[in-house]
Amino acid sequence: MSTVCILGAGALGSLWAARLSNTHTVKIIPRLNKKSSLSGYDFSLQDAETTTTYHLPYLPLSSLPDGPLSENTRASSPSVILLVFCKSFDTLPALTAIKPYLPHHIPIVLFQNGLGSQVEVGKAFPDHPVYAAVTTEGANRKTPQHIIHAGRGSTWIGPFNKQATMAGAKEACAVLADSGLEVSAEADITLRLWKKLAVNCAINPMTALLNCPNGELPSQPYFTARYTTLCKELVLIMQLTIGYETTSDALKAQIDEVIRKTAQNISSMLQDLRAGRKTEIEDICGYLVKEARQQNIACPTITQLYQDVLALATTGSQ
Ligand code: KPL
Repeated sequence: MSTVCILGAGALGSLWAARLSNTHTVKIIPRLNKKSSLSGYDFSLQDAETTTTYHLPYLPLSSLPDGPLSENTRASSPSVILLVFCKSFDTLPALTAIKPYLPHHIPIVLFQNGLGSQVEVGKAFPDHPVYAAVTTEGANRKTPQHIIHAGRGSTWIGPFNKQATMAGAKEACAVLADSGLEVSAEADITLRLWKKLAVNCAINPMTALLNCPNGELPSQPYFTARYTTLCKELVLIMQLTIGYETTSDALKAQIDEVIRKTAQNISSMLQDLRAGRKTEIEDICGYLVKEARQQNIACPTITQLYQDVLALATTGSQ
């Protein structure tokens, strides 16, 4: 049995916390700015068959030096793992806040959308084994205490910095597979992150701007008019940045499949906008614009999407 610490108990974090709590000790790390007098996090998880309620204990920051993240409990607690589900822009600040309490041997597994936050954490935590995860599990929050497991998917975990290894990725997968969700170790997690980034770049800002579910994109003239150029820009950036060779038709086929499979979904970016929350546009289009600039290439379609979503977020008109 392992101790699984969860940082960022949003919809996805709650899903994993619930599913892992049947076999492991799961503890929720409260955010520094969200001090709670409660002993734990109460919520229910609804999937296709059942709704189950959970009470998972908080790991209070004040007790962290003596808690399961502490070096001195290493012998009695050989297997501690930290899963991070914060939004991309919150990830580095949240991890930095607990860094003094985080012994170097504890693996950090990052579940963020986009790219950028993983790179920042990899640099800021060079002594920790840092892993990145890509997941297609669908979860959303109906109310603050009610999580819906909206669609089953797959999850890949791979080493993201020098301290992380494939053996470590397999160990993490063995723990996470006890959730009953599909998990596999991935040697080239960077490529998987890039492929997901490309999908998110095509779907998330478009649905945010058009205020529509994913499945409506193919019937929206604004989307169809930009789809081919957008894919061509993505293909070129991936080729120059990570040497990945693909065609815009192949990329389109992958994106079309995700649109079909998630047709009823409201993308995470549109959900954020509707709820008045900050979006992950910086780690999706913003990251791609920066990479394109470094490669001295233009990406006008991605740049326009980036600017338009930023403007939307400022005016709050969705
Ligand atoms: O990952 C997603 C998101 O909304 O962030 C997709 C795949 C677009 C599903 O909605």
